[in-house]
Amino acid sequence: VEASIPEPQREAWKRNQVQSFGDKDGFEREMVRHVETTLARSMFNCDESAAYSATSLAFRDRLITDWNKTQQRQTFNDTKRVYYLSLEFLMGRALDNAMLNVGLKDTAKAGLADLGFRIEDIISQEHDAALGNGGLGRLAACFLDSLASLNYPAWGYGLRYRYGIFKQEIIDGYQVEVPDYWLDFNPWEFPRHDVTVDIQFFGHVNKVTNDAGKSVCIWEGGEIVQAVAYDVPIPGYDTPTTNNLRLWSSKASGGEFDFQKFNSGDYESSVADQQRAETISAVLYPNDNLERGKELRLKQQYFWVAASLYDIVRRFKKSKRPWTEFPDQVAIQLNDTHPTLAIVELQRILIDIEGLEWDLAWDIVRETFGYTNHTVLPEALEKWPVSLVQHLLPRHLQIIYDINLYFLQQVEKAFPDDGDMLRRVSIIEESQPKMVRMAFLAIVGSHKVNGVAELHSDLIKTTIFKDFVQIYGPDKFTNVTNGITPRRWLHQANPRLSELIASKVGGNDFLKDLTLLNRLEKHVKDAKFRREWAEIKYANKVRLAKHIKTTTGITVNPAALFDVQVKRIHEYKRQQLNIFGVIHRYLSIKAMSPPERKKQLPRVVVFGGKAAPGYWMAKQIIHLINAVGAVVNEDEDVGDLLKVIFLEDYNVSKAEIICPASDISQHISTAGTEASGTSNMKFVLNGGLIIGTCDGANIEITREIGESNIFLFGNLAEDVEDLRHAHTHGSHSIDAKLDKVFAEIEKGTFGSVDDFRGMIAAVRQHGDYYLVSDDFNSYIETHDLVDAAYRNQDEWVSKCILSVARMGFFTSDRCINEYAESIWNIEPLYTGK
Ligand code: CJB
Repeated sequence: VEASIPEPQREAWKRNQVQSFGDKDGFEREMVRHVETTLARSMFNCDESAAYSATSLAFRDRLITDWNKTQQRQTFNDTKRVYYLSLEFLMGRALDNAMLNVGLKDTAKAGLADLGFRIEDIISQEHDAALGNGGLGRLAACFLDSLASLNYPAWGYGLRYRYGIFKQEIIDGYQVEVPDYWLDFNPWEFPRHDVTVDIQFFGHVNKVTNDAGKSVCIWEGGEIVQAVAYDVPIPGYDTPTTNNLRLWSSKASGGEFDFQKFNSGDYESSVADQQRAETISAVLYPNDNLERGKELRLKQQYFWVAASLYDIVRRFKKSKRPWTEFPDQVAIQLNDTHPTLAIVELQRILIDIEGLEWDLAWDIVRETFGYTNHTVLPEALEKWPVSLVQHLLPRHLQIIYDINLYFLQQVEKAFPDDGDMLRRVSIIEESQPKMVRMAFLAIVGSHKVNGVAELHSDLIKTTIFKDFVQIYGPDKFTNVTNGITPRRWLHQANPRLSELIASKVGGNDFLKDLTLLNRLEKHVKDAKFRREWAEIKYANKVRLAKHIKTTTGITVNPAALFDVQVKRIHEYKRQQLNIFGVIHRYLSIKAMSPPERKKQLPRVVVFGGKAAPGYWMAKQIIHLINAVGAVVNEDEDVGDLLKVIFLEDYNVSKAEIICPASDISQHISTAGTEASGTSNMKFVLNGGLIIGTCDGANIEITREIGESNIFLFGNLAEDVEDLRHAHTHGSHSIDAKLDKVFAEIEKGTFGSVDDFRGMIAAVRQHGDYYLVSDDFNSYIETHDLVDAAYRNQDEWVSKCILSVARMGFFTSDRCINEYAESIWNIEPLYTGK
């Protein structure tokens, strides 16, 4: 049945078009309507949670009107779209962002006040959408904001996990994981029960001859799971463009039960089928920078990729264009190797279902895909056992073998006498068991490969993908340095600073063109401006201090230097270096005379971050931080001079409180290990300085803001390999100050030594892979420089202002424009007011 309304009846539709509210009265009307009808409550029965629900529903209605227009316009114009495939979208809260992006936050604030609510209380009712682990997922969320704000026709595709990243509780100093069931009430998604795709697993491949006498492969048998679409509107800032994030949820195909089994009395197996199907999208794997090779994870990947491609291909086919025009209409970006099967799936669709010749299909595939690499850590590079792929996706394995065969033939031609090259670059690793190297498949199947910061993009070309640069030439590899959205990370998280900046740079345009921040430079000499700046920082610190008090019970002094390290807990990010440094500081304070202590600058060291549940060492690090806090925070000799705080359950909404309140934040990964980092950008943009290694985007931040405005320390990436070699092959002596820290831990000062032996052994006995000892002295000395610099408040604030003024480069708008131009070849499409 044709779903489109015939021309003569459309007039009635147009007459009745939904009018979205634009002022306070309109908002209040919508809010009350939702309380009284959608929620079936009243003014006698409306708590903050109901007020949050109704406010969100009012804004959701508004977004969806814009969303409809945007989709219609994009379809009508038949423009090229980009599809961003990511297993993680770490969106955080939606309401505040929606109100700001559509420019109605003040309106809602006044309306809510009329109705008896404070807007902050309503905003804080929302549960974070935490469908991601860390940087990779948050980057995807920032990209969606920029794509919509810049009016690019773009969709995100992901999985609708029933459980997002676990909630972290700290009990007796240890991390405990609690499930995050976030879907109780989610006004931001639209179930599309009419948009479903059947996804096949297992089975076998039959070769048959078709009517045209051609031999074709048919994948049959196995099991079918249904993918159901849930759409999340993504509003752009100050534009009606509202893009779509489509998340797939898994369901047993053919309804709730297999009725045949059910009716024949096989209830248990019928229910088990249903549960197995729903398991696919049940939970986000909680690993950051680590792949564990679980079968269910591969199932998730194929399920999501196959549903998304079916959707994309269906949309393309409506245009009735020839297949050769597919890459003119469709760009697909692979966020890491997680969606690499999309390459194989598209090739399968084109040759097995659409009947294209291999070579033509393969040209289309490669022109369509781009691949972003986010890490060089070997433990994070995905490999799947051939036997597992064979079992789960038999036809795909055949195609992978064929892709590899043609690729290796091409390599052999170019490098005729280099047998080792063939072994090194083969998509199939000839190990026991044999493995499919997903990054190699992603490179071979894409037209561009990018890293996420300059150093990282150079490193991938000289290390893990070196051979591919030889094969394809250097132009296939490029860099797009990461960025963050200034809407959420400045305007929303730090409204007072945003307002002060706007008053100096000519209004809010800087939120759309962040380079306008450079207009701040000329105000740096204005003492009144510096004072206002410092007052805002202080107020943000007071807010964080309150949060610390309510969540931990510990009182901290907002006048102290706030020193923050919040990110996933990982040995390469070196929270252990930080806590060892804290112990060193503690010992120094203890060794001081009371008059010396009086001269010491008070510090509050804040940690936050989750450890993967199976990452034992990361959990030990959390435990040591808490154990040190328990001793230091109670020590009367120390008082305000040092407080050590571990903030439970670090997530996006907490980051919005923490980033604006930091004086100095730590980005101290072993050089060459952090691909980019993005929280470094958030902290600087909020007027905090950073201490960091020459790693990831720290290097480019330094170049932009100036060496005198950042505290760099530690060994360089180019020296890491030699140092590691020396540790294991020469004699390895530990830094003397660090040795004292270890001795203190071993004395039992922070509780049972047993818990911390592993961390010490990693440095002393196991080769100190992360160079904690090598960097310790320069780390301590640099912290002394931080103290000294902070004493001169006037100069410190000037450094902060200058840094913010020079951060324009790090907006995700700049990244998205670079991707659009150099990888996707897409143009913005403004949807009109
Ligand atoms: N990244 O968050 C993850 N997870 C991974 O599995 C691999 C990398 C991070 O991606 C961010 C966005 O590109 C980077 O800024 C960060 O350095 C990297 O660790």
